[in-house]
Amino acid sequence: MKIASARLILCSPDRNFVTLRIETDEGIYGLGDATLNGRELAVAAYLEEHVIPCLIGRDPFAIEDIWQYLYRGAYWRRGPVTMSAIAAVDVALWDIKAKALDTPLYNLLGGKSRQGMLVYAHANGADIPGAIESVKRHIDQGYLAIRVQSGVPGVNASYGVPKGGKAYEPAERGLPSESLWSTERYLNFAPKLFEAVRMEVGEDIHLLHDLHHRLTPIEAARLGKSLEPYHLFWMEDPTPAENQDGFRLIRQHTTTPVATGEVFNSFWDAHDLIRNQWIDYLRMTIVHGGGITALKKAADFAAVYQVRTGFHGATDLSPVTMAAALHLGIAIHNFGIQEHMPHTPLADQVFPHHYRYEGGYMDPGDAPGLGVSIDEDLAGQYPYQRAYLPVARKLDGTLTDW
Ligand code: EZ4
Ligand code: CO
Repeated sequence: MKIASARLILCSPDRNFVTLRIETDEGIYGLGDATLNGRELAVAAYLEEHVIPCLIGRDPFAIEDIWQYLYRGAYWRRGPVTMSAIAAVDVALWDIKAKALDTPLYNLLGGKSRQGMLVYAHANGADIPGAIESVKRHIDQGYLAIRVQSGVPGVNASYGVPKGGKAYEPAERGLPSESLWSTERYLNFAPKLFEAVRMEVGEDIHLLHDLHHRLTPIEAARLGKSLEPYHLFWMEDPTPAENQDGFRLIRQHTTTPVATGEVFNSFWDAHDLIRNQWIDYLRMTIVHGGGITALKKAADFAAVYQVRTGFHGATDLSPVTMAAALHLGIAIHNFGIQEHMPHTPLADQVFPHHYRYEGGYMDPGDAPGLGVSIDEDLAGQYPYQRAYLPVARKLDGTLTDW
């Protein structure tokens, strides 16, 4: 079998997606997600101009070799644009191989290690009563693990809380919006939020919380300590992770479990965090981390240190990435939890898929390959539109991490 052609499908069914479709000379095709929220066309150009010409004529089964060819062969390594492009190729090739062998992709990754995969939903509210109401709605839908975000008094537009009661969506068309941030107000508020939620929902539901890289290590340590009575499943992205050593300080002060890695694009971003056991969950995502080939290695390394996975699963990752995460997650032994932020009905229609949610768990389904296709006619009705993530400023106007 040979790769005969490859092309990109850009569409915006409620949000932007960049999808790579690789065709073989035997009629089997594979899909890969190449979406990098707010920088979509950079990855599209990288693939179109620099990667696709190198793929034609290659054996699609030689996944490891093609991965190394695109990684080492570029000379310029890593970075979100490069690694998202490599991931798109990698996932499409795994899809092709599993379809050619007529088996669900998880069988090529070791086979099923469990029947279902624990997922967590997103609950949010403008204030504590709103957040509690949202948590209860998700409990009614059967979720056993729920991320809780709330508006902070005295801070307009908090991370994870949508405007106008809609589902939270991390992208907005037009130029970036700006929101305000106050660490002081947040640190005083967050323990009250989780105290109130625990009082309402009891001890059994897993609660998660995303700090979205906004604290310094010592601030995150204070937060982790103050949340210990409410035994969170994890606190996510407590501090930016460029300096991996910062997590040592957090770890010295609190037993609240730590998750990080959704912005990582290489195993090396997580190397110190894992080998020093400064984190409990690795949040890297298949699309931004270099594909299934790269994430399988990162997950296996993490397993040695009892670090489990919690792959990123926001709506800016397309159903192709969700399927890839589910196939890998169901196969590896150290799966921890999967983020589940459902796509809109329109996005689900553009990407028909076999993965399912039921009663707090998901599974990838048993269709050959990834089990995801794309309705290109429907996709064509929703062309790409420029969109950005917001930016954040402190109360005095200083730009800070959103
Ligand atoms: O802000 O995916 O845990 N989930 C998150 C997401 C990220 C977006 C960025 O594109 O932090 O909501
Ligand atoms: Co996050």
